[in-house]
Amino acid sequence: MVFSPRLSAAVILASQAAQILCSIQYPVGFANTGTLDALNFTEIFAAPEDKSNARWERDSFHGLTTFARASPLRCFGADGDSGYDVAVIGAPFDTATSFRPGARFGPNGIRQGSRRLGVDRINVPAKVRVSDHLDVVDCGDVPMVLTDNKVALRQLELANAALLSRTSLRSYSGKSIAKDGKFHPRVLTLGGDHTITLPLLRGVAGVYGPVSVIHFDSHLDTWKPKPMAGGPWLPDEEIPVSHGSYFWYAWKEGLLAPNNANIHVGIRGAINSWKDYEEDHEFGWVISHAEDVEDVGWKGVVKHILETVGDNPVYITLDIDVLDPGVAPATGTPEIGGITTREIKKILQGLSGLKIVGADIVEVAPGYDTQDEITQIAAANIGWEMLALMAKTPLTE
Ligand SMILES: [Mn+2]
Repeated sequence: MVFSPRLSAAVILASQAAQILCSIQYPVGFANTGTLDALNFTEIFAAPEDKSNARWERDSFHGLTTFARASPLRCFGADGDSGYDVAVIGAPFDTATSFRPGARFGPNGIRQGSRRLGVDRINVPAKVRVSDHLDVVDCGDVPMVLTDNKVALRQLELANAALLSRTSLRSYSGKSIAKDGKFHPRVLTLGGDHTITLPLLRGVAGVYGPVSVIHFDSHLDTWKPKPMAGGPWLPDEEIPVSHGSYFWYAWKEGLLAPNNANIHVGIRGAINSWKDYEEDHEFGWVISHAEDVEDVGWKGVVKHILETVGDNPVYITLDIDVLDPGVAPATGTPEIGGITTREIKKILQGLSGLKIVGADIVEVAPGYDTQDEITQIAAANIGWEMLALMAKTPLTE
């Protein structure tokens, strides 16, 4: 470094300024008053109506980042006895993807994208404030091992089942649609690659029986395990579930509502054979293509969905690649010609009245996002719409 006279003069000036600043007595200075022990920090930092940590997360740009500023809860630990109506969990898993990985960072990416949302803020077009109807907590992420997919998916299955087995904080007049007649919490899961939907569906089917699935995606995901094997496989070796075959397992296990009461929305991915479409129908589905939004409009798409699922309990799973990569580039298998954020909001809001027993948002891979986090913001807003649907309709018969 060249130490010029001008620079050394500047350094002297700066150090003089620092000395002056140090000698200034700042107006408050609790630490110097000797009264630190006497201060009631609960009164200073917590809102009068809420002695929890609400004040710490009141503004969108600071605090512990939970989904839409839901209260953080150690659902499997110290807070295991606390009640809630919706548990948000993260499923940081991406080792069953066929193309670009990275969705293990999805849960925290979606939380980051949700910082300007709030479970206690009003969703204007949906005309609902979630917290008026539901106590939503963020349980953090389920630990999923990185070395064995089978074990990881079983971990998620157990955690989800544990949350669903609880009784929800609120109960309702009328009969619950759950098989045991009780009211259970609902789970909103932040993925993770799409494979996570299989253990999650096992959970809701256990509580409610087979469910109608509304599947937003550009891909069918009903492929038999073999075509998804990813190359030659050893003789007699089991082909594990992947993010393209989990719905085949769900159908085989009887988790899906019968009579083709399940619908894919936004489909546009290339296929290897028309047989894929025939088998998809055989496995319990009907299809709404991405271009339907152009051809029949969001109202036509909503009508198709409502006609398909009827009065069944509904599980919503949304692969972020249902959106156009122009508005949501951060995903593993992007497909052009997708749905816009405005359209997905209209479609979701059109589902008001359905009994949503659970939901997930998957395949958000923040590593491919733009610097302004557009995919994460889109995913978070979709999760917020899902909560609004849950808030509007209790799970009563
Ligand atoms: Mn997909």
